[in-house]
Amino acid sequence: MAKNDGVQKKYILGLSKTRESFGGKIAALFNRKGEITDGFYEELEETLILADVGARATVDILDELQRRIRQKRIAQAQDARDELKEILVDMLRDKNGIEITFPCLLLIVGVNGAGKTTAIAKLASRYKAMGRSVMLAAGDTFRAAALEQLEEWAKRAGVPVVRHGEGADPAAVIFDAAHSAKAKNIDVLICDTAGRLHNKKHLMEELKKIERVAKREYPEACHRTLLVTDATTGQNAISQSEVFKQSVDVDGMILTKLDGTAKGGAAISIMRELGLPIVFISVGEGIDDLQEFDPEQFVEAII
Ligand SMILES: Nc1nc2c(ncn2[C@@H]2O[C@H](COP(=O)(O)OP(=O)(O)O)[C@@H](O)[C@H]2O)c(=O)[nH]1
Ligand SMILES: [Mg+2]
Repeated sequence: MAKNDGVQKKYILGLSKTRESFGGKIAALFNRKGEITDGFYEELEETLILADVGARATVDILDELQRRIRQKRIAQAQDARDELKEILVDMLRDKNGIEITFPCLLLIVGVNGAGKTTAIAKLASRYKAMGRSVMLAAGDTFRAAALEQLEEWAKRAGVPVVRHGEGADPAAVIFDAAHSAKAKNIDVLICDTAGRLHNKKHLMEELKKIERVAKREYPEACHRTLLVTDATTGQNAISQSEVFKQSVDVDGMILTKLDGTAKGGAAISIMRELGLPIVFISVGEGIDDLQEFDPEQFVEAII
């Protein structure tokens, strides 16, 4: 089934917590012999809710499954399992995929601790491995540690980084980085940003300014803004992400820390509530733990 065994292995390994919990329950439920009863649907509902699929998505999944079971005259639970998989894939595919052309400027936003800087390092290494030239911009100028962290990753990935000092105007960093990337014919410029939600108004203005400067100074580039969302924080991730959606034009999401949760179903609720496609998922702290999001491989790995 897997399109790429290495990638599928990463998915399976990274999503093992969800697979053990959610996948285990699904397996037990669908392996049951006999007619499909009301109890079956009730247990399925509970399993979906517990995996953080979300109340609304759960209702839709159950409705669609019941419809298919009736229509195809499926009598045994085990024959309905592939239908469930298809429904989940369809749901995740919905708005999946954004196009990234080169040169591009990726603006990475999201709340502190969500995994922005690590995701940037992983993206840098990924694009480098694809033969693309990469540059990083240290737009989180709030703490010296943030700058150092990005520089450390840049060194490891072997890519240049544009930085100013601690406390510098992040928009000025992006300005310089955009000009440098242009002059050096860089394929992918990835911009880090700060995500201090406790100063929401300031943060929103800062992000708006960065976005404005990036587009103005580098109109030739393909501009994409990716929101980094921590899958382990459930509903919180959704409300925090709304703040970013209100500040900048977000094109898609990088869903992180899926390895750290048994509630990988959050991918469905987060995507649905925010109305944004998942472009990449992160399933660990290693440099190669960022994967392009593939709904089929995802569902295959969690069930
Ligand atoms: N387990 C796990 N940890 C992650 C993942 N992504 C990021 N982290 C960790 O989350 C913490 C915060 O990440 P960081 O990139 O600094 O977040 P930022 O504040 O948004 O830049 C770090 O300890 C990372 O190693 C992931 O996919 N899985
Ligand atoms: Mg950071």
